[in-house]
Amino acid sequence: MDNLEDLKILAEQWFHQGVEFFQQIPPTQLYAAIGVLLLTTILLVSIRLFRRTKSNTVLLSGLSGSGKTVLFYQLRDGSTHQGAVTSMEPNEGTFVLHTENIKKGKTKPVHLVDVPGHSRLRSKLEEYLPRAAAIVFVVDALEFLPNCRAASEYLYDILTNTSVVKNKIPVLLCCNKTDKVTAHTKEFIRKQMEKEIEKLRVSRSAVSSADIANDFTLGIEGELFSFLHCYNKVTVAEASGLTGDTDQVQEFIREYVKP
Ligand SMILES: Nc1nc2c(ncn2[C@@H]2O[C@H](COP(=O)(O)OP(=O)(O)OP(=O)(O)O)[C@@H](O)[C@H]2O)c(=O)[nH]1
Ligand SMILES: [Mg+2]
Repeated sequence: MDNLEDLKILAEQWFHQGVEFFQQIPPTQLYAAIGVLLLTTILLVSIRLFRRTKSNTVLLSGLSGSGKTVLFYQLRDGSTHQGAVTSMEPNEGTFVLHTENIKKGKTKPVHLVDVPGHSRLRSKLEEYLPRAAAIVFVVDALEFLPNCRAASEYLYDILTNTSVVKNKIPVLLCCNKTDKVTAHTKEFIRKQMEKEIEKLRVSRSAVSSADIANDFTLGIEGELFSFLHCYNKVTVAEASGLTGDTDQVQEFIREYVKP
């Protein structure tokens, strides 16, 4: 009983001391201290919120047959259980990349979306672009030349899209199917596509296209087009979805969706 009484007295003493201490501080200083405390709390909370809302969406785009779906399954499962069928719906999933899964490290899942390349389904891409953290543009390095123009047109539309430019979404030009010896090199593909985009730039600035509103013009006036002139970072890589040679693609994804 006595102990309890003592404790009560001690607590009361401390309380009074505390009150006296605060009464000694001039009110302006007290308000300033409370203000600083509140501001730091708000700042810390908003940093946390901002971090949480950072997108983990990576888009796989490119012409039909370039190998997006095979790449999607390779990144997810390490196998290619679907192929040779044209996708009619976007394929999406949130997962830790297959090779990372093997290592059992703590990693942040990636939301990967494989958007069909068929021209009638391409409008789907625009729905995903505003929340994309990065875009992997897949090109068939085997059948490259016959598709060069169409692929360049598609890439041009992506690179001039409002969300892509405003959010400076990084793009990886992924030269796929390099498991075959006849596949073109990434340097060749990059140069050919730059040339093709240069042509498009000239023709499109003459007549503005009616079906897709390109809000931005690409490149630097009076200079030949180069991916280095883009508002966003464009890098080139080689891959083979079929054989699982996807290291460069994974590196790119993990540069923008931190583990
Ligand atoms: N040699 C080789 N063939 C591949 C590779 N990746 C995909 N293919 C083949 O290319 C064809 C098309 O692959 P998909 O993944 O279905 O192509 P996609 O880009 O999803 O096409 P859409 O769904 O129509 O947009 C299939 O026959 C695949 O077997 C690769 O890395 N190497
Ligand atoms: Mg597909």
